[in-house]
Amino acid sequence: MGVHKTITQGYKSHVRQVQHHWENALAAEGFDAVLIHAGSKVVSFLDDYEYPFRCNPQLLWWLPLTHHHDSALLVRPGRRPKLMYFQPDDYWHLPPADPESWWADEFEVVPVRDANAWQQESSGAHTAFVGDAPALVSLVDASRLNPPRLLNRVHLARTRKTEYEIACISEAARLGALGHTVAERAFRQGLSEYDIHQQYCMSIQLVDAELPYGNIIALNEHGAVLHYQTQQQQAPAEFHSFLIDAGATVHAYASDITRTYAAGPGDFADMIVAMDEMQRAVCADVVMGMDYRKLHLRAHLDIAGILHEFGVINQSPEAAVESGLSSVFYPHGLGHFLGLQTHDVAGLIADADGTPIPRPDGHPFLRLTRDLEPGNVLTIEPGLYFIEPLLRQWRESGDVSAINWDRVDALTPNGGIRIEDNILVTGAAPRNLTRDAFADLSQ
Ligand SMILES: [Mn+2]
Repeated sequence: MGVHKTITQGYKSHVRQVQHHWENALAAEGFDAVLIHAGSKVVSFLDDYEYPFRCNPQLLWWLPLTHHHDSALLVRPGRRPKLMYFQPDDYWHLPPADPESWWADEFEVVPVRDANAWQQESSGAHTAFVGDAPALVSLVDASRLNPPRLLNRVHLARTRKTEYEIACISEAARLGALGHTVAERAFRQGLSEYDIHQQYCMSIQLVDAELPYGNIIALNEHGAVLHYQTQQQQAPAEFHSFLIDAGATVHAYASDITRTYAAGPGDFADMIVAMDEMQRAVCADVVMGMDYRKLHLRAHLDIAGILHEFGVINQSPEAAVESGLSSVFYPHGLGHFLGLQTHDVAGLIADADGTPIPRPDGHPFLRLTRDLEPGNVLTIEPGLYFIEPLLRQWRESGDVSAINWDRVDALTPNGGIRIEDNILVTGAAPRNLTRDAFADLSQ
């Protein structure tokens, strides 16, 4: 069965489940209906240049309309959702194609030529509005615009993925793994960051704006910049390492994958192997009922153990976590929910009120604190880096003797290591969508 069929056959059931979640949320919050607006194009100041359009993820939960600005969906309990499908007469831009039956059959589709057509739908019933389009923000009463409790309910529902969503993320993982394989080959051939990036995009046939986030294509010490955002067109004189954090999208669902490679054998290559082993062990514990915070803290202990084993630090792993030394080398969270948004919603809240589930003390960047449930899709991405500003701060105000500075100096040209997989929580063993995708490619 083709990929397209695998994805589309679950769509009808997906829409039914989304409708069910919205009906519950509307009833609980006392609304009769919700109008979800795709968003409008944004033009840069004093210019006519448009920023790349990113559709409202609340609309994307219903519909694969990634490029469709100014469309809007009216959802009413017990009724087929009504899509005002914006299809302008436009000869400057290519208007959206006609609706495709695999998704359109689940909706009452009304093609509209006027971007403001949705405004006629808002009178009468007690309707909530969801989106950030300027027209929406200026016309709608604040109490009915993006009501926080309504959104929290929807966000919590979005943490448990449907079969359709899992199929989309799995296919995004397959595309990502393909791009990563091509990128590794380009690194081995000695190409620049820019050229590696181009090969990645070409291999999966996506342009930059279709990627879930800006590719991180980092050679050598650039791997220590967590969200390294440039791509040098000149290849470096010497190749030590390559860190690539790059994903793909399928119907707006993201994959988010990181791999790190050493140019040749040595301590850094051995550290990658050690990090890979510990990352796999953490992935195996992504099970129903697990408190994600425990996994994060365990990763700190494991990484401190690797730092100790390789002679980078002198403190025991327990002492290094306690003193904050492990955070000098691993200053981010273990991972996050993944879905329509790379950092997907509701990772830190307990209920419709948005009651926060606190992060552990000293770990301000953790994006997921919930107990895991079947249907959650999340990342596991431990890291170990040689970050100059954090090392300098420790040298100035920490226990200087806790770090073997010669070892740090020797390893710093490699930047850092991050290994990131996308995991589906099930009722039984976790499914590693990323490792499965790499394994399928090598068959
Ligand atoms: Mn990530």
